[in-house]
Amino acid sequence: MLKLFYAPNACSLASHIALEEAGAAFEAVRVNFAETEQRSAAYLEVNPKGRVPALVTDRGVITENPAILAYVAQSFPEAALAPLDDPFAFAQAQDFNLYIAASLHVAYAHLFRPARYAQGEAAAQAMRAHAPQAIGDHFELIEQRFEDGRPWVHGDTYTISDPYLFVMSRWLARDGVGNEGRFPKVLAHRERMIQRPAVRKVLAREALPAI
Ligand SMILES: N[C@@H](CCC(=O)N[C@@H](CS)C(=O)NCC(=O)O)C(=O)O
Repeated sequence: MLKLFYAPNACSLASHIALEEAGAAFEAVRVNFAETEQRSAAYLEVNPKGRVPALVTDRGVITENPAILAYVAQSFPEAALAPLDDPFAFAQAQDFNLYIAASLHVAYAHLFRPARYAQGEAAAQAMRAHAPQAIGDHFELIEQRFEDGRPWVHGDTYTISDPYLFVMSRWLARDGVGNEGRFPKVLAHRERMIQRPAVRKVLAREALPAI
């Protein structure tokens, strides 16, 4: 059976929701960040990067949200979580997911985990000070996608990009990020997400509030 290693409200929430939406049989295993379990010897055997998510499959471990999301969509085609028969549309989904992983998530990490990037309090303060601007610039672009009235990231159809955006838009409410009210269409997407039964189920499993 698939096994997903996650931490509550971490970026692993995207992969967690995708597995639930796919109707996959999987075990969800919590990694306790408060006890730095992500750097324990046992967890480093699963994922030497010391990060979540990690998905254990019968062929080995997959890490990185965009890779896990694509794997889930391809492994459970009946759930129609990605346009699998359309190379261009699939690339667009990857485009969005990789943008989140490589740019928006990293902008958040400058705020939440500055020590990853530079040593010392002055460097940390400088990163924290600039992060809200960088996060906001990314969300400006995402907000524009929804100007045509689409309900989901790629249009009328829900895909693996939607839970990934949901994680990022939940983090808008975290301390130090700034004015989430600047992005009403992104917040409307977040509201649509919490109406979905799979999302509610995963939030309950991770013991998280709706927002
Ligand atoms: N590029 C990776 C990022 C994974 C990542 O940074 N995960 C964070 C949680 S959001 C983590 O495990 N942090 C633990 C730590 O930094 O010690 C992905 O998209 O999966």
